[in-house]
Amino acid sequence: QEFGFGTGLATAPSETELKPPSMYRVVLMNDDYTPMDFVIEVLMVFFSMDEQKATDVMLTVHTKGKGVCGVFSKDVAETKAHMVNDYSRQNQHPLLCEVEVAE
Ligand code: TYC
Repeated sequence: QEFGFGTGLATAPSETELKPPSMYRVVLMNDDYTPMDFVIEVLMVFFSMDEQKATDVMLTVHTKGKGVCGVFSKDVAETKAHMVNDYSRQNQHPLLCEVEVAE
C-alpha cells in the first residue's frame, strides 16, 4: 500500500502527506459457498451486530458483492479481518474479509 509520505525530493510535504490514513474499512466479500447463517454469525460475534443488522449486511454482500462490517483504526481493522479469516478457515468456509483505506 502506498500512503504518499513524500516524493523523496527536497520539497515541503503537503498537508495530506504528513500522516498516514487514520481509518480503515473492514469489508466482507461475497462467495458462492459460505452459508448465509455463518456470515450472520460472524457479523454478530466479531462486529457486535444484532441479528437484524447482521442479516441486512449479509444480504448487501450477497447481492452487491461486498459490504462494510465497520470502520476502525488500522490495528483493530487488521486484527478483526485476520480473526474472521482464521475463523472461516477453521470452519472450512472460503469467506474473505479484507481491509480498505477509508480516509
Ligand atoms: N452468497 C452466499 C450464499 O449464497 C452467502 C454469502 C453472503 C457468502 C455474504 C459470503 O460475505 C458473504 N450462500
